[in-house]
Amino acid sequence: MHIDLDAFFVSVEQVLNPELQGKAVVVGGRPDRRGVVASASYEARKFGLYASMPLATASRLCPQAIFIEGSFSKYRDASRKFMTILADFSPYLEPISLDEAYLDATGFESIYGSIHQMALNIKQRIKDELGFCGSVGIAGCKVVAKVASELSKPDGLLEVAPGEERSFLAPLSIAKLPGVGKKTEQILGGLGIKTIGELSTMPVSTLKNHFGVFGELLHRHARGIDGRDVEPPTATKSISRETTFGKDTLNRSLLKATLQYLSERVGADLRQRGKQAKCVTLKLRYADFTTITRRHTLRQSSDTNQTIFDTGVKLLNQALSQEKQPVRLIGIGVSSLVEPGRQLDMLDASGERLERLNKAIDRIRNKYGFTAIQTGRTLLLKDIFPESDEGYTLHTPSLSR
Ligand code: TTP
Ligand code: MG
Repeated sequence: MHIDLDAFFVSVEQVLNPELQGKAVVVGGRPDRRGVVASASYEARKFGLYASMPLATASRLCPQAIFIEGSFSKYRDASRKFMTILADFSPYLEPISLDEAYLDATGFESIYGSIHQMALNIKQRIKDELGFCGSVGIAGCKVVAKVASELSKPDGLLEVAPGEERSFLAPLSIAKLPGVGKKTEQILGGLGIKTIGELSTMPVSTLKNHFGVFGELLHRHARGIDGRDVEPPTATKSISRETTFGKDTLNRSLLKATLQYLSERVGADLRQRGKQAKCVTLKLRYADFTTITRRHTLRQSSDTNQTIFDTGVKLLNQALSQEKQPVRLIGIGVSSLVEPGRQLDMLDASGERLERLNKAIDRIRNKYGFTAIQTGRTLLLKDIFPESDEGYTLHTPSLSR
């Protein structure tokens, strides 16, 4: 099953303020501000509004729409309730985003009569406890279930019978296939491919030529084949990020800027998981491929970007004073993860300020993307890796379980 809430941010606002129900509502901000639509009610979508459309355009297309700033904490709370409902139905639950999850329902017919009935029960509980609708797709694999839930919206339920996966997908536009963005759509369009059915008959070698490994994935998914399991999150033991430079470097500013960026990524992951770390580890690979790690145990567990970065810089300075070779790769990681407890340092005002600062940065980034707000130091990276969407070509995420 793939379950996705309908017009999630808007629905939460409509439950809190019933006057908004049945109206064209947009969450994202006021139309006189720069910014984009985050979520549009289905009434607003009739006017052509969709997520990521500039607010000014949205207000031109639908002047009567009600524009709301929105607040992330409300959506996070609703998301928690949503996931708790789903977890009551099956422990094989994989949350994908705030309002979206896969649930492996294999074998649950015996409990609910049918998977269809199980989905109806889930939808009913979402309605009773959250006050709005979710849509459900049921299929033998993830990609088909996701396309089905999307197609069934709003308040939908769509089941694709075993063996029907490929014929179900065939007439749909390639844009409906998860992972196919504007760019892929354009390239496929250039090859004369408009539907998923047409894509499924392309030779895999052609797709590989154009898209590499992603081409093979497209080929399988277009045929309704997807071997991915539903993977419930497991306890994370460590979190790290690293990057290889295009050219080996000894430039301290570049090394520090990169370390800052990677530390912010690691910190965000750590806070997202609600954990603090006791250990910070720096990894360096030199031009001759010698790889070293240097570890520091913190006096007090922490989850702030600043602690991770400051510790990383100390370790970096020590390492650079011992080894004069240019650096090929730099990485930073945290381990010995603990639940945040009430700690003495927390009574210290500067510690508390840092915590608030990190939370505020997370809120902005969760809403507008990671590069919406940057530390001065990492601005340097923009000039060095200008072409990538995230601002930089960096980060290979790695979570050790
Ligand atoms: P979606 O599930 O993609 O969108 P939705 O729930 O608003 O509408 P529907 O599923 O019925 O098509 O995303 C869930 C929430 O994530 C959405 O309510 C707001 C947020 N979001 C953004 O902030 N920016 C975006 O570009 C998108 C797509 C979503
Ligand atoms: Mg949704």
